[in-house]
Amino acid sequence: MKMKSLKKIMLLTLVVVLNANLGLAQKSNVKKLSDDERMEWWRDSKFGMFIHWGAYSIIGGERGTKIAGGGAEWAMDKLDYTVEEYEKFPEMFNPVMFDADAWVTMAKNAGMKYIVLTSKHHEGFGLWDSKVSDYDVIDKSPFKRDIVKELAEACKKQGIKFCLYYSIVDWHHPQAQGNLFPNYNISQHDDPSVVNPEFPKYYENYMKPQVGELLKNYGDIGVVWFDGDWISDYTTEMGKDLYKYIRDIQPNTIVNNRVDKGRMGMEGMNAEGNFAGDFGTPEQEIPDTGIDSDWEACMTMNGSWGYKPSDNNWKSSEDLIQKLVDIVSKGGNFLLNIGPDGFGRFPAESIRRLDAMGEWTKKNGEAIYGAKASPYDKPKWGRYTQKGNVIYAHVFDWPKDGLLKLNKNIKVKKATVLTDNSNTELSSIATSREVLVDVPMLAPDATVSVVKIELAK
Ligand code: FHN
Repeated sequence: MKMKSLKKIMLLTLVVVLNANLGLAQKSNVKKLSDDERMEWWRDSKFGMFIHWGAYSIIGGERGTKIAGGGAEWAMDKLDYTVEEYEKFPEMFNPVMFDADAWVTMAKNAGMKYIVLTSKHHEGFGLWDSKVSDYDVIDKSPFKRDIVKELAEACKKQGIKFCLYYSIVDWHHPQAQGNLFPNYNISQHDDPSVVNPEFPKYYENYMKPQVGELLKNYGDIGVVWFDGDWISDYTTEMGKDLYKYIRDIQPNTIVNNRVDKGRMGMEGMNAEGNFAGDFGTPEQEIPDTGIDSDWEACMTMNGSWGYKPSDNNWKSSEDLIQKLVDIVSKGGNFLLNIGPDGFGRFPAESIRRLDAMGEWTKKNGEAIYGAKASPYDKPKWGRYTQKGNVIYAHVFDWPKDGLLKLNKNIKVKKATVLTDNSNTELSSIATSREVLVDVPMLAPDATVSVVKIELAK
C-alpha cells in the first residue's frame, strides 16, 4: 500500500477517534454517583410540590356554560378547542402576579423539599425559551419571561430541588398530535390502532431537543417527570434512548418511570421487564401496603391538576397530613399538586392547606424526613415510620383510655411525645399480646400526634 494512502487512513482514524472522544467530552464531567447516592436526597425528601401551570390556567376548565370534566389542564380536549382556537390562549398568557420566590417560600414553609413544574403539558405550550419552538412563553405570550429560569433560580436560592415535568403528548405539534387523520380526535392517542407515522420525527427533532434544552440551560435538574407515556406512538426504544440521553447530560438527574412503557396504569408501578425509570408513579392513589422499590404518589388537593375554580372538592388539611404519613409509612414520597391561576397566584384554598401542612411538618418532620417504612403492620390507630433504631408511632386516633397499644414485637427503651420539649418519659409495659404505653389523656396534636420510641437493642 502506498505510503500516502496509509497516512490518509491513519489521519482518518485519528479524526474518528478524536470525534468519538469529543462526543464523550460533550457529555457531563460531573462525578457520576451510584444509584443509591443519586437517589438519596429524593428518598430523604419525602414531600414535594407538583405545579401544573400553563395557558390552560387562564381557561379554568370553563367554556361558556360548559365545564371540563376532570382536570382543567385538559381544556383543549375536553372543551373541544381546535389547535387554531386554542392558540389564542398562549397569546393571552400574561401572569403578571407570578413571583417565583414567593412560590418557593410557600413550598418550603409547607415542608416540601422539591418542586416539579410542568415545563410543557399536553397543550404543547412551553414555559421556557425554547430554540426549537416558537410556541413558548417568550415567543408566543405577552409575558415574555422565562418561567423555568426564574423558578430554577428561586429554588437554588432557597435550597429547594428544582425538577421538571415534560409531556410526551403534544396536542399542538403537527407531527405529534396525529392530526394527519381526518376528524382528528385527541383521544385517538389512546387507540393503539391509530399510528402516527410522523411521531418519530417529533421525537427526534422536537421532543428530544427540548428535553436537552431543559437539561443544559437551567442548572441542576433534580428530577425529570415524564407524562403521556400511554400513547402508542411513543415506544420503549424512545424511552430508553431518552433516559440515557438525560443521564449523559446530567448523570445524577432522577427520571420517573413514565419515561418508558413499563407503568401499569394509575397504580403507577412497573410491570415485570426491563424498563427505564427510577421510581414508580401511583396517581391519585396510595398503595395498600408498603412497596420495597422507590415510588412517589402524586395527588391533587381538589379534583383538578390545572386551576379550576368550579372544583370545590378540596381534601381537608387533616386528610392531606394523614396521607403524607400513610405514604411515608409505606416507603413512598408524596408529590402534592398546586394549580396556580392565570395571574400566577396559588388558590387561597391551596395556601390554607400548605400552611396547615407546614405547621405540622415543622413540629413533626423528624418522623418524616429520612424516615422509612417500619417492619410492623399498620396499627388500627395510625401508622409507623422508622429511622435507625427509632420507631415513630403516628397516632390518628388518640386512645381514649390513655393506653397506646403497640405491636408486641416493639422493644421499648424509651417512649416520649415527639413534640414534648420536656422529653418526659412515658411508662410502658410489654404483654404477650401488645406493648402498652401510658400516654397523656389529651392528644398533643389535633391531626396526627407522634410518639417517639427508642428501641432497646
Ligand atoms: O393527563 C395527565 C394529567 O393532566 C396530569 O398531568 C397527571 C399528573 O400526573 N398526569 C396525566 C394523567 O395521568
